[in-house]
Amino acid sequence: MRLNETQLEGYRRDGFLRLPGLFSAAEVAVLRAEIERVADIPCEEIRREAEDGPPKAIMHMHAPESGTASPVLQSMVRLPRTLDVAKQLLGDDELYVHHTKMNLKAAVDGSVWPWHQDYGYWRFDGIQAPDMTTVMVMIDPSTELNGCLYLLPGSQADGRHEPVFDRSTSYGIWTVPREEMRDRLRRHGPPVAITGAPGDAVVFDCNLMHASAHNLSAENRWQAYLCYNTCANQARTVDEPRPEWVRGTDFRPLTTVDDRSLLVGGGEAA
Ligand SMILES: O=C(O)CCC(=O)C(=O)O
Repeated sequence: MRLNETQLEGYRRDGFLRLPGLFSAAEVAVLRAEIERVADIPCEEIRREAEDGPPKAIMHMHAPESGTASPVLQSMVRLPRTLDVAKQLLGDDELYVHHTKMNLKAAVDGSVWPWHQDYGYWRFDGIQAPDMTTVMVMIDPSTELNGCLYLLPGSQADGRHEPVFDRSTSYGIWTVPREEMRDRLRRHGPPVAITGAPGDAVVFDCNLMHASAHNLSAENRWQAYLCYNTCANQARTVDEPRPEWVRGTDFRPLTTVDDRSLLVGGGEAA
């Protein structure tokens, strides 16, 4: 899949690009079944809202050695629709996956993601340049009530800020200092609500400010995130690195698979 000049321009200006209907209903059903299959596996790659709470994020499904390993996710990160789009946006043919996550914002329980910028803390993983992008795919309908993603258009142009660690959530997250965030909201606002239907996608720059609210609805809001980095920009050695499931170190360039792979069960060689 090739993006046209208007789409590329939009991504450069806004820091994100919507890709409606990127995945079919049949493919979303396959992804949902995979998430349901791994969600009960006891392993460290599954992060919870609280110790006994529902899963918040299922990490690393694309990696064959993971406790959450899924042939379908191995394919999803290698499709022309995901990998080739990321290659085009990053202007590089050699990409690897920094991490993948299925963010399962559970009905009523699923909690807030405060304003942050992914490269704010990915820099701490030893990644030297913001040459990274994320493809997000909706598995459920995403609404303002169920905690859709909000993006702040143009905020990527300000570059990286130095994040602060926010312990106000059950899980802890590197966020934007409050006063700085107010300033950015005034300058770049208003934020855009990324609502949509299952299969809709958005691709966004790693310096783009984003956040999402609590799920106040009766329905789950599941979304898949595929985070790509260029191999040339691979994470350097750091003291006390985060685990492999969040700071991928398989720096081999990804090769594309057939665009229909998800429907035949996936797998790297599909
Ligand atoms: O899934 C969400 O609502 C937000 C996730 C997010 O911001 C992140 O994983 O960095």
